[in-house]
Amino acid sequence: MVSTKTKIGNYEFENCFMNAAGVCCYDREELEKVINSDAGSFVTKTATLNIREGNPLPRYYDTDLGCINSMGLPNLGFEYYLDYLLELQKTMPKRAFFFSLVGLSQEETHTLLKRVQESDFNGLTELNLSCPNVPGKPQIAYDLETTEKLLAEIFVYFKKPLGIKLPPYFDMVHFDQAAAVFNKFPLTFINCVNSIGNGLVINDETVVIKPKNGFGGIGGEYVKPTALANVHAFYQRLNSNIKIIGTGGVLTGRDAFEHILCGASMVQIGTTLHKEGPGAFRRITEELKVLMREKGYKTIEDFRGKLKYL
Ligand code: RRO
Repeated sequence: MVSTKTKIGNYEFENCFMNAAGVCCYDREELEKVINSDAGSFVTKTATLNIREGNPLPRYYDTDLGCINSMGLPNLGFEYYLDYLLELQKTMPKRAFFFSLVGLSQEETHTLLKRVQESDFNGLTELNLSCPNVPGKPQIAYDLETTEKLLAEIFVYFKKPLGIKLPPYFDMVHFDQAAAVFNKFPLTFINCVNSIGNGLVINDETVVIKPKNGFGGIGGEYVKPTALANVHAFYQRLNSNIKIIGTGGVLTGRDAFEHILCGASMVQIGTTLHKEGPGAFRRITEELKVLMREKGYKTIEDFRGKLKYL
């Protein structure tokens, strides 16, 4: 018997796969599809305090090797997702879900997290420090001074399990500096990586999405080596009680296997879920199990983080 069960903090999940924030998680209808699939959990679309329409269309475009998006944080507002999560706690008390959120200002982020703290929500919160697509708003986690100050303020009042969604880093010194900051805090997890920010896809002579003259976050096959590097760089550097969610370039069970080898405890699927629908969870889970059987691994802990070097 091969199992893809996993743990993050004190939470157990029947399967290590779930959606990546932004895909199949905008409203109850989409989230129910993830609940009713083989996924082990879901994460909501990143919520802001108020409902947002997001950027003008077209704002998402599939390519052969992945996708580009500049959605601009469209969401139904904090209360919508919190209400649904609280309802699920009653109807599915054994399952745990992730609530993604971020404010449009630091003040708004504190407002949201204080409300989560005061609420009955008993799942995991994922603070999105890496949205690349809101004009005029930088990806917060590229500014480590701001990130450290924000986390220091948050952990004064926030006592529930909290993780952060990170942008990809591209320099060894940045891995060192970022890990040194994250290790100062009682984070339950980090999630590597968000889309590679501000790429450009061109069709004939024209960009393929409207916002920001075509600039947008890149996902899919393009990003797997970057995602694996981020998962492993942080696995090597973080306190072992900070778990890692691996996101980026997961098309097959083999891709998920590589994320887990690099240290991921849970694996999120974005672009592939958007292209293939929730049936992707069963296919990729089965592919991972076949690979585990071939290699004689019974649980993901048998090989998690055990990447070999030359
Ligand atoms: O909504 C978006 O444009 C978006 C977000 Br919040 C994010 O975190 N990552 C992304 O690729 N798009």
